[in-house]
Amino acid sequence: MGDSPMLEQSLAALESDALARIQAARSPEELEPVRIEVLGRKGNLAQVSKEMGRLPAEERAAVGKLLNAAKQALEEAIEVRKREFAQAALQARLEGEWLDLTLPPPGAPRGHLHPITQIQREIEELFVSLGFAVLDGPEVETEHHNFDALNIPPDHPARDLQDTFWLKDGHLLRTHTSPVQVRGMEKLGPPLRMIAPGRVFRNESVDASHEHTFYQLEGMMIDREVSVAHLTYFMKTMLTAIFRREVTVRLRPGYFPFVEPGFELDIRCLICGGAGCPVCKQSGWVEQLGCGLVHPNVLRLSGIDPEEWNGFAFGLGLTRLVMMRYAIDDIRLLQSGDLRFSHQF
Ligand code: FA5
Repeated sequence: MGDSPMLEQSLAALESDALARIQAARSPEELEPVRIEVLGRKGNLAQVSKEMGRLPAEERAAVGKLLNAAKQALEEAIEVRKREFAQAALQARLEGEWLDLTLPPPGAPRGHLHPITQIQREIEELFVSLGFAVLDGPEVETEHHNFDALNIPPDHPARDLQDTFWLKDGHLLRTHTSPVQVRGMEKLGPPLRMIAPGRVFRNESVDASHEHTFYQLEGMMIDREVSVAHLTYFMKTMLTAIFRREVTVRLRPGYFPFVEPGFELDIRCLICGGAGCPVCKQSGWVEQLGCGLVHPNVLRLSGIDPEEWNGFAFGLGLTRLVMMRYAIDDIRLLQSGDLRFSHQF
């Protein structure tokens, strides 16, 4: 008997060892050296084939058959392993690219309300809860509504070209929200509780505290026997809500042709509590708004009998209020359109 049984045995061992190593390879890079070592031109099988040449011819055929079978089995195992690697790579790629088409789209980033709109809506909500209507009026006004009906005399400096934007047809850009008082009285009559927020225009040189275009909020209450005590109550309630804490108010005499008596209303400085600081210019008080009891002429001019009715009115600068609430030191920032600014609110 020749070498053939030994050769057959080592062939079988070689095959099962190679199969185990093919299975154990975890990547194409680990698999390739195994393939070369087993199936390569100078590999294990080539070695066996060489040794087979020394066998007697009658044994050679049987071993040759086994050798071919082993070669085929191993080649196949390598192919299978390669396909497994390719499949796994594809799977990993698909998982990385996975997209759930049923999810809602991410959408555009959401904006938010401008701080002036925010404060305006807060005040509106408060006054609506106190029984006031929110009225709107035109920005292009008549001289009658903006001045005459408000008891502003024809020679008043506010009517100057330097202060008012006049249109060629005799209309003007309203210089305050007070004309909406007039429209409210004309349209609704007494008793009346209304506020009117809106944009106003003045022919002013712009600086850190003055804009040519800014926002005001007007308020008016007409009833029987309205007093300064009513006015003070509503102003205190409003300012406490705006500044979100108890405020102390005081009235100083102030002149507006459409009110009598007229007042400037101050609040005790919220920064220093009244001790004196740069914000209140060491006075302990900060000016907030103009107000007063509606002048009898104004009532009369809108067809309301001042013997029967009276009322209070106030007007405040919404833009300035925003500046105070957020300690903004330049009014020009508010309408700059600069998103770095407005994103902060
Ligand atoms: C008036 O406009 C009156 N109509 C207010 C009023 C109504 C008084 C009802 C009495 C009764 P005045 O001109 O003071 O008043 O303006 C009111 C507020 O607007 C000021 O307190 C200030 O906060 C704001 N304001 C005035 N001018 C400017 C400006 N150029 N830029 C920004 N805010 C301004």
